Amino acid sequence: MANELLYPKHTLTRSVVSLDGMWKFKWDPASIGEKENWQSGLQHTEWVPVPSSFNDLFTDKDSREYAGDFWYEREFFVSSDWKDKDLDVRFGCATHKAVVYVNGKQMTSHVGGFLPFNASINDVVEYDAYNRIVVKINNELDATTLPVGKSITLKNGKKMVKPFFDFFNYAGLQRSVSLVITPKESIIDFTVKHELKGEDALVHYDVETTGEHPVEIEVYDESSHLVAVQTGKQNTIEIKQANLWRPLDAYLYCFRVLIKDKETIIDEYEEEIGIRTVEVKGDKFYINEEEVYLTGYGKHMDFDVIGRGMDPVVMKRDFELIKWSGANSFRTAHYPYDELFYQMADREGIVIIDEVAAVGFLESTKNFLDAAGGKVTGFFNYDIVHQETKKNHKNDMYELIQRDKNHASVCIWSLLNEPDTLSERATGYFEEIFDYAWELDVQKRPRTFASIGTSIPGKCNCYQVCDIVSLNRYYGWYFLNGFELSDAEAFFHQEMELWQDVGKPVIFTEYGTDTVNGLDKLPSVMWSETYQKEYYDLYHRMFDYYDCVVGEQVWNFADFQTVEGKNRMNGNKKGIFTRSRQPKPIAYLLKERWEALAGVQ
Ligand code: GCB
Repeated sequence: MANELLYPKHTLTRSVVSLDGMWKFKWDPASIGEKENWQSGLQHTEWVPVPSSFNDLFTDKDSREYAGDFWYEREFFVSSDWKDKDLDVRFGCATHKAVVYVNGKQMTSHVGGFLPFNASINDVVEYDAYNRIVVKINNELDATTLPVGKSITLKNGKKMVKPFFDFFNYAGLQRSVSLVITPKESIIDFTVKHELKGEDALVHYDVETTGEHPVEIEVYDESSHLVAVQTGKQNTIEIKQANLWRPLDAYLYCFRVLIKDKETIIDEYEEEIGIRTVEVKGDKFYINEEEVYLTGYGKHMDFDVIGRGMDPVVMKRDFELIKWSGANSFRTAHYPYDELFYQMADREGIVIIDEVAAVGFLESTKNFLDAAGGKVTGFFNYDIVHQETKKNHKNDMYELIQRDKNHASVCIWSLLNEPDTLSERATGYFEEIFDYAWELDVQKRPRTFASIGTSIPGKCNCYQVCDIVSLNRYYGWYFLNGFELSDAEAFFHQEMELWQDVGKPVIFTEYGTDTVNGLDKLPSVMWSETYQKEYYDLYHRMFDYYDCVVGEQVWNFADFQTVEGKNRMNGNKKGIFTRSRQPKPIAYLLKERWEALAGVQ
């Protein structure tokens, strides 16, 4: 079953055993682990929770800032009831590179820190016994990793990571790990594509299995009534008077996929599917042939102590705040999130701009400042970027689209964040990446990249490949700020006139001011809540003025952790909510605006 990316589910034919909990943990700063046979078992270990980032668990700085190899281990019981089954250990993610050993033997390795992968363990497993899983992970960054950064060695011999991005390089087993037990003949992939036909819908599907027995699909509505049945590995299901999935008005059908041998069920898998189409026409964005205006946030998976570890409690609170504020969307800046986010967004009718971890392609440890200063880095002038980096980038895109393709909530792919678009060699790279996304996605969702302030028509060599133009803009914050805010507005207009002529839809994927919660100043100064309001008022005037603007996503949903530095006061403070998820005053203004835009009385 290697490479199967279906979300692990317990069904009639499948079982899932959680391997979350406390794991043994050990640092390996000199990378001696393999030589000393750590793959067969770790000695003198810590005990850490999975899922979580390791960084904020400890009280010393060496642990938080650790860069290099580190190891996890736990045991799990395998029953002989599963002898005729396929057994896989599935990792929600391992940040950033991992090698997996079971009972001392290498089972798989994976590069890329935010997407799931499986280790097939059939060949080494011992039944009715405890088995040992050991994972070696590395969190270093270079020009070929996604995200991009570099690793340096300090004079005291300790390694340190320098991210070329503005979020803390949290690492570890940050998402759930599970033992997945499936039948030998099983469903390994399921893909849907929707077409609207008046009041009815056609769902074209494709099921991949490991055997030859026939496939059947049953579709149930939200009241559990069977509304359609179809057979065949590839076919079309007609759903009469379909309830469509709409932003803030979700409807999900349950698709039950079966492999059958006459009346015997060989394998069963279920997925909740929202029926909707997505399209760009001219400078507008449509869902189900209705024009849509996106409101919401650029987000992070980030919380106190757990770092980037998946926590359903924090996720739930985030969705409640998103709904409270009247927003209908968010971007998974700057990496794919845990799969539960997408399942939740499907249920809540929240549109997702799903982003690949292609961030840091500006080769700078402070790209947020360089963006304003117009720094041209020539990241795409390095040959290695067109080889190794591109290979990793395409691999991440493959895994992302494979994982998220059926989610109704996923309406746009974001293929990079703030890359250098000024060097000529960027164009070919972008074309290849954008073509690849088109090829991978049967639903042909619009593609975009979140562009930095210097990427404007006339200078940017890459926006042409986008279906939607996404702008990260900081007029009034990183430059022309404070008392110069009126000049910011004038320059902003100049740029927007150019985009208006391009004829593509424009979404603002970032804009915001660092704001200290509770700092109210009259008249305003930067970092105060008063200044934040003046800044947002300016941006709202802009959005309302230009017809091509089809969405606004503030930066950021909540304050979040970054590397320490003179430009960051215990992290990035551009949150509309604090890191502990309480509203700053600006949240009420956005709520009023977004509810009005959504037509809420
Ligand atoms: C950006 C980046 C984002 C930063 C943000 C900022 O342009 O895309 O990762 O956090 O600016 O606040 O500087």
